[in-house]
Amino acid sequence: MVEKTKDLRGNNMTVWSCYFLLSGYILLFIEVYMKTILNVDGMSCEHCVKHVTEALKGVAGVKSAKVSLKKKNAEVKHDDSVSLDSLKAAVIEAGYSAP
Ligand SMILES: [Cu+2]
Repeated sequence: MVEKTKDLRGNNMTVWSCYFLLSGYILLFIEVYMKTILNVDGMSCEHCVKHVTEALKGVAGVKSAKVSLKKKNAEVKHDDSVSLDSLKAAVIEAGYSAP
């Protein structure tokens, strides 16, 4: 009985340490990546969306880009080396405007 109790405590400890480890990673993730939402004008179909998404993903330091035709904007996750101007420049270079 005593040994069983000890084992159970040992397992509980393991579960908690995994939880703390996981929450540490989540905090790290939030700290490392920034999110910028920029307006994108001139898109008319899903091809445009793909084009803008690829242009944004091509910027060094960009992790992901979610472009919306309806909202006329792009949600970009990136590290802190990426500036709003460099994102806008990529959109303009792709043939669209970033007001
Ligand atoms: Cu299009």
